[in-house]
Amino acid sequence: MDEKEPRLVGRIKEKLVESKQKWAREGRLLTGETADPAADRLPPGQRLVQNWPVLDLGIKPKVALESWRLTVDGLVENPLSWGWADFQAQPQVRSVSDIHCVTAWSRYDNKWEGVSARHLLALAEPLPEARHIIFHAHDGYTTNLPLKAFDEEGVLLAAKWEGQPLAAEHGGPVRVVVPKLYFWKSAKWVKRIEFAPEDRKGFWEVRGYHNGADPWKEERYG
Ligand SMILES: Nc1nc2c(c(=O)[nH]1)N[C@H]1C(S)=C(S)[C@@H](COP(=O)(O)O)O[C@H]1N2
Ligand SMILES: [Mo]
Repeated sequence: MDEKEPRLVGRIKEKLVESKQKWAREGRLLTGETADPAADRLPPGQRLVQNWPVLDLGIKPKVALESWRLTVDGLVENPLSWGWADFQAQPQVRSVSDIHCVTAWSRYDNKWEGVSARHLLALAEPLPEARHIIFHAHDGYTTNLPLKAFDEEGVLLAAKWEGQPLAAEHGGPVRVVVPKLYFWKSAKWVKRIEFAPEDRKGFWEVRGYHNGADPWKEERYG
């Protein structure tokens, strides 16, 4: 949890979190298979859905555009602090990718629009000691990535989905999208991107989810 927002802790759906932790301990949904993303589109153990499920911890923060701010800090040459107008002034890219959630649903062909991770990296200029990223969100959620997993094609800070502003329940105004990993790595309502020298596990990672989260290797728990 983000220690700066202790008031959020008591609002989390503890039962939901408990049941997910139990799944992780029991290895629920694991098939033991691996797959080749070049040959198969659906990773092992996943099923395709047409709708878009909403998953959260029981907290759906409402973030007004006027007060929206994104901070990029830690081991970077140029820390960033963007208001909404600053975000809009960055080059906006489009990217189409598939979602794979650890709870076994996948959704194909999501059309995202926003600021690419590579653009952000070019502006912030991570220092050579920066190896890991921690995303912090408005609901107190955190998740972590190796820097090289952020520096990938298709990774973006998405503000639009299917041409429309990203709905609040899906993480609007802005969420992270990391298409190659299970969707819990894609922080909704992102407010801070921290560059760190060492790895620091996030909300689900400390509760039994795999640190790597590669759906093709079925890295659900670990
Ligand atoms: N801030 C925040 N981001 C989050 C979560 C969350 O609870 N809070 N849940 C994660 C999980 S487990 C999943 S599967 C996806 C769900 O995104 P969706 O509700 O848009 O489908 O968001 C991820 N990002
Ligand atoms: Mo998830």
